[in-house]
Amino acid sequence: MKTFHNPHQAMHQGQQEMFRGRLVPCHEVPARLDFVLNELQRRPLGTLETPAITAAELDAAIARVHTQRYTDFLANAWDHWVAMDPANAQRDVLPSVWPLGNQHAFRADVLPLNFAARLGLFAFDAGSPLMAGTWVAARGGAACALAAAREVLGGARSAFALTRPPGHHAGPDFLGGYCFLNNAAIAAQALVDGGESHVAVLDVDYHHGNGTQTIFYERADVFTVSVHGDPMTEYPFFLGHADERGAGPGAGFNLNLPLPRGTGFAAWRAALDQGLQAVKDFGAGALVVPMGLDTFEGDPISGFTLKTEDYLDLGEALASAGLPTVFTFEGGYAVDAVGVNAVNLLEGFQRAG
Ligand code: Q9C
Ligand code: ZN
Repeated sequence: MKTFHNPHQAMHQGQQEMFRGRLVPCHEVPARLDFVLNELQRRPLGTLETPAITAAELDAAIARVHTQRYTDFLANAWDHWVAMDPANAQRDVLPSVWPLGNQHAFRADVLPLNFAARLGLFAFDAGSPLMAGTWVAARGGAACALAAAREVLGGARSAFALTRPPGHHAGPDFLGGYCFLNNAAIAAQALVDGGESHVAVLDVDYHHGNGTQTIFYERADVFTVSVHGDPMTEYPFFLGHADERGAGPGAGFNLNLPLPRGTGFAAWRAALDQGLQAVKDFGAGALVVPMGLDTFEGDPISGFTLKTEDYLDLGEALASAGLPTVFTFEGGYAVDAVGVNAVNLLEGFQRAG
């Protein structure tokens, strides 16, 4: 399979995230991607390319899943931040005030002029710093997702969008969970726009893919499935329960498979099989896999106990769907293991073909 990697990824390099009442060094670091690239050099799966996508094509693909108000905000956030105070140029952007949801009577329809207020409108946590290069890096990642979708539309069995920042927590008009643009959603939408009437997203990251779920929640053409840590105790907490099944025309087209913290591979695999069966029953013609490696036993912020060799098996299981598949790179914070685990998954998939 071809890998499309993001040459701008390191332009997004956060210093600190809010964690348990203090600022700690970011877990989501550029080296994560370098470890995957290194492992791909050691064990090639196919050619390594940078995406060839025009700015106009990219803008159009992003606009299919994100609102204009949100992307305008992202595109201008850094300049706005520095314009408030030149000293801000030395600091990352992090939110500190939120309107919560509409049920709390705060308004989301009026765009505040105050930058901190505006940021709070679009960000759902204080763990996702934004800096000068974030927009360019996130766009470069979206281009990888689009290129991977096109590769599959062109007849390839699979393609890998190797990029950061990750994407599956980003919604139509919000960032969070280290995510800004939803690469998996952009790929899924591009597959629909390319003629696939039934596209499935099977999210295997440790964390619920809340952004992707929200983007497609009322749609019947994209079936979203997520296997993840139970939101009763695990991030992102406020979405990802089993009773969220989709709404309106999308009723029945979302499936959440939450598992308790501490779950090991056998139980995890059983949940994956349930997700795979649902993808099959849906009649998907193409699959998108937001590929998080934070299910690994050594992950510093997660709670499952998958082992390095389990990822070969996991890739093989995903191949059993028999679908053209786009992989996007999501979480995985045991940095020195993330390359081997990612390539194991992809190699397992490729071998099973
Ligand atoms: N202050 C992904 O794996 N942890 N994102 C809590 C909030 C956030 C994980 C930080 C974990 C986000 C793509
Ligand atoms: Zn994750």
